[in-house]
Amino acid sequence: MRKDGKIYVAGHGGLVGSAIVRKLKEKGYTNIIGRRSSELDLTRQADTEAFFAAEKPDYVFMCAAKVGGIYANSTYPADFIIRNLQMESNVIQAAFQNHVEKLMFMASSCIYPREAPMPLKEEYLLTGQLETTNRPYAMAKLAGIELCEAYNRQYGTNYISCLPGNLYGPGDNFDLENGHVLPSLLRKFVEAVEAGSPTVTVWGTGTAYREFLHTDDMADACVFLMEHYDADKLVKPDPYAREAINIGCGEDITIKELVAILAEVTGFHGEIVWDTTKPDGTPRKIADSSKLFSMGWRPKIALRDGIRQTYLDYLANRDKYRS
Ligand code: GFB
Repeated sequence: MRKDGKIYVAGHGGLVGSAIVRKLKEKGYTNIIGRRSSELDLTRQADTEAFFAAEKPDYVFMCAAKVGGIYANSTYPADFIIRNLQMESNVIQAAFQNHVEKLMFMASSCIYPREAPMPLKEEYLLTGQLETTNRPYAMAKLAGIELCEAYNRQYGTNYISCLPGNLYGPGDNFDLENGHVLPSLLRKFVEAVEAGSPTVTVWGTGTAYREFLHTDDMADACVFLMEHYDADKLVKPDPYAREAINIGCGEDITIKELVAILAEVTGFHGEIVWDTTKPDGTPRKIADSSKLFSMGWRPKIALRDGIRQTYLDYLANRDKYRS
């Protein structure tokens, strides 16, 4: 990517997009643009096309998405599939019509088949049944990957996709019901300590494993891939080879282990109550990130340090996050 090329970060205000903007600025990229959802509704094709025609970005990070934790995915399945399908097809098509040089599409490790062998290799995509709690979201993200690869095959474009693990970091959604496990539980623990509550209720059995990745590491990997990884390198020998690439840290922990870290970081010494009426979701989904690691990239933020940093950020900014 040229340092002065125009870079559109779709979803620049969200957890993922804001981390990418921070990383791009840190690396000296000078021409970054974004639009709030109140200014540009990417589910509307005509508006998306008008924006691209006016701005003509050179590069696109497609981070705009309808996302949420296990409860939100199970409760709003129609919203998760339709909004993600609309946004990704509008952005990818508009990018093509306006000759965007390179695009990165953000998917997620939660779109692998539920029973796939571990660690998850990119070629396992679409080889089995999906986890039911987030199947609509997964179907939309799989369609996004396929869209990128189809454009690459038919038109020789350079659209790459990535599959990060469970992301966390500053600016997350700390909603107690709709958020992902790490931010939701972090808030539960903070509030329990402040209220002097003797218990914290955690969903499920605690036996599910998750691979947590700090958004600053994810953003570092995304910019690295935009700088060093091209779709055509892989599609030339086998036009149907998956070019989507995992972004993980290579280590996962159980929800029980996560709870122990959160209790320690927040100073909670009470009892954990496990609400086993709530789902565990996918039992495990650790990614094989060897493709990315073999290019020379490595994560830098240890989980405990990342959680401590996110905790301090939450304490400093929680009024803003709640509004
Ligand atoms: O992050 P999370 O909601 O989603 O984590 P997934 C769910 C796991 O954490 C389950 C346990 O094993 C839950 O039983 N858990 C325990 C909790 N307490 C809580 C809590 O208070 N809140 C939440 N949310 N979970 C998502 C997908 O799956 O992964 C999305 O649904 C997305 O589509 C994301 O891709 C990365 O990891 O199960």
